[in-house]
Amino acid sequence: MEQNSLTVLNGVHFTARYSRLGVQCFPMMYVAVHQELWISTTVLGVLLSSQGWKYFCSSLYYVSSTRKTWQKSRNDCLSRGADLMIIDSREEQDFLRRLSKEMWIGLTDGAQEGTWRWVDGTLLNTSYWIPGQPDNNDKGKEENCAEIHICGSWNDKSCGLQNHWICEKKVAP
Ligand SMILES: [Ca+2]
Ligand SMILES: [Ca+2]
Ligand SMILES: [Ca+2]
Repeated sequence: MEQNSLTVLNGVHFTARYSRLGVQCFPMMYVAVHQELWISTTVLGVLLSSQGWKYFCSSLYYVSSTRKTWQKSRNDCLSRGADLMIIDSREEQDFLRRLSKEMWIGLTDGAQEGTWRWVDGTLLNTSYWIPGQPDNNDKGKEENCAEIHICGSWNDKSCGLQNHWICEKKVAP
């Protein structure tokens, strides 16, 4: 049993314990509410989805219903104990694509043009750009923030534009 701390519901702190069942994306998870009441993954799923969170492959995701700039979107994620989504597997990219929504992700080349980094500071390795992107060109202005386009691949966009966003909180290592 591994343990991980999880604060996802407003004001309610969870401690999650889970063990892997062998199938990579379906860790068994039980959750203690205030260390006392234990609930199953199914109940947790209902609770989480009522708060706008989705569970996939050891992470929780929050899809916004409003639009904000990239930085304000990131601030919203941080206030939820999460951060903008980092795509680190083909499975996660496929999950993101299936949401079919234009959203900010946690990828920027704001610090150095052309050097794309995730919000945890790691360099972009595997990417899923739309052919011809990133083009760093919004009618002559720079584009330093990445979004998932409705087509399912990525585009660089001007960070000050309003967009939906997706937060990720890892609940398993
Ligand atoms: Ca991730
Ligand atoms: Ca750029
Ligand atoms: Ca672009």
